[in-house]
Amino acid sequence: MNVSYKTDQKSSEEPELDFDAIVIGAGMSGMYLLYRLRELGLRVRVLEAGTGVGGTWYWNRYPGARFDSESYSYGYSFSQELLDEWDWSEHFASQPEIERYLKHVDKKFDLSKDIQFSSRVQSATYDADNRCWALVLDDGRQYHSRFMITALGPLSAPTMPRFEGIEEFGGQSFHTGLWPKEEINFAGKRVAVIGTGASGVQTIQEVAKTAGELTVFQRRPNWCTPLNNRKIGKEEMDTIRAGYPELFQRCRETAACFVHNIDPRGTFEVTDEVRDAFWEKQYAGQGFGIWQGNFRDILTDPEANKLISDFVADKIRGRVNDPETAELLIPTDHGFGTRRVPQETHYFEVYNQPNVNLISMLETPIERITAAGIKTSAAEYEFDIIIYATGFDAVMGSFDRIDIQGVDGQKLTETWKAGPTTFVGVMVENFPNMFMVMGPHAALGNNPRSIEYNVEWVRDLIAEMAGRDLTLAAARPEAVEQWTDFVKLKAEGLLANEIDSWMTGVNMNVEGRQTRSIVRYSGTAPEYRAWCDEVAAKGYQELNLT
Ligand code: N01
Repeated sequence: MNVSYKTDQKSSEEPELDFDAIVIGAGMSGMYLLYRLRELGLRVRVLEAGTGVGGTWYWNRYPGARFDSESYSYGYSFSQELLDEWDWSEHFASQPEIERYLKHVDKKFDLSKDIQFSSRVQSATYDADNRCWALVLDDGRQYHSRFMITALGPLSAPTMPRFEGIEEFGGQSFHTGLWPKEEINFAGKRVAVIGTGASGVQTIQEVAKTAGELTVFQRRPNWCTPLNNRKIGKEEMDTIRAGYPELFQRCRETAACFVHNIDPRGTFEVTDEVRDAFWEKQYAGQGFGIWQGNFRDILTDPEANKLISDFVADKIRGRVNDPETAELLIPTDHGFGTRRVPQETHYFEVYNQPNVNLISMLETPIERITAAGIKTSAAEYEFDIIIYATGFDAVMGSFDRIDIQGVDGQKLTETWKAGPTTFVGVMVENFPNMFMVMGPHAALGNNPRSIEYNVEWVRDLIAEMAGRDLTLAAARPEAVEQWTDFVKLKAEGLLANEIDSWMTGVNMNVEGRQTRSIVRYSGTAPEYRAWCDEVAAKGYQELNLT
């Protein structure tokens, strides 16, 4: 279908529409949006702040960055040719390989010709008279487009701690989410890493290999479990390729689109021997199996959760030589799996190395950054390099960085002040013709699977509008309320939603993010898709289409 919205509705005051659709962000969501919307014959432009494609996998090029999902479950599934020609070299590919893959996708589908790099969107204002969005870049360039589709990523607004003196540090400093393209040499250097989430853990285990001295500043420890990565040979890749249809079918059926699925048994329904043997197998298994493929109640029943937490704690004790250090590395403020589980490779053994030192910020907090290094309540340390692995203003932070104004100048930041309200995580009341891919309240998990679904849903909606000659799509208030209530209902009873983390919208480094809110959809992905499918099948009655 070929559609153009350019001349249909033009009046003398109407701004010329530069594009039918502007997509913000050239990560996995934005790239696929471009591919699908271009197929409709739309004039599409992707605006990307970076100088290359990849989004998360462009910015997070820190040492040790790699997939925590199985590589072959994480690539795009839409093109058989792409599946046929791309070989993954490891079960969990590293960032350079992932970036190579996304560059390959870019080249194969000739995407970059419609991607405008070094283009950070500063504001986006809905023009009700002309049913379009006016976007302004930070260099002043302006564009008008019928549709605006955000493909910002849930973890793309890096946050720094609010320590005094950060600017005074005389050495090199980096945030993991804004890592430079040049290689950083750690050999013989005194390196500090602040933060022990998924990014910190991957960084620490890599930097420890070469740093002269590595000092880890840990606030709350996380429950890390082994990634158990390994290479993929040609024969194994052929087998994986032959199994792609079943693999993607499986990802469609599991709760969070991973290859791992919840075990239907309850923790206490099996004997101690069966349970221990199962957990031993999970601990020795790959990736998120122990988190996403565990007994059905470990993330909802405190007793079951305590038992698996004790199991993992003992594993940590068995791997760290110094008992005091081991205890510091075991979380006591939250149970296993209630925050995102970092995946590790010899992470705990790093603390047995003579060149690695662990500082608990709960015992001796950082007081300030100095010209020479870091001052805690107990001592002053000198460093050549400080790495901030301090995370992101997740989910809503990437929206907050753009001044988005809907009907009557209503600001999105105001609309979402008490937590996001959306229709299926794709639309927001009073923000017509704005669609979100991987926005708040959409199904996260093994993200590319949800990205493909979301993009196709948006593509179908736009195609429907084009077919019926419609230029405006607005979410009805009652539909937004119904979906938001459903998201809240699905959040009930999940232990993770009772814990402070980015998954509950908490970030102590950001004003206004000190209390928990329901930022994620916690139901299953099949349930999510069933809801969205029904909306489409019934002709989008939840939307005002005119
Ligand atoms: O960020 P985080 P991340 N003083 O928020 C600490 C995805 N990801 O970048 O826990 C001291 O998890 C903070 O301490 P605390 C994945 O979804 C995916 O590591 O708040 N410490 C914490 O230890 C992941 O969950 C992959 O007490 C401060 C750390 O910094 C998400 O991204 C790889 C501090 C932040 O941890 C985010 O992970 C990497 C302060 N002021 C990431 N502020 C893969 O799939 C923060 N911290 C491979």
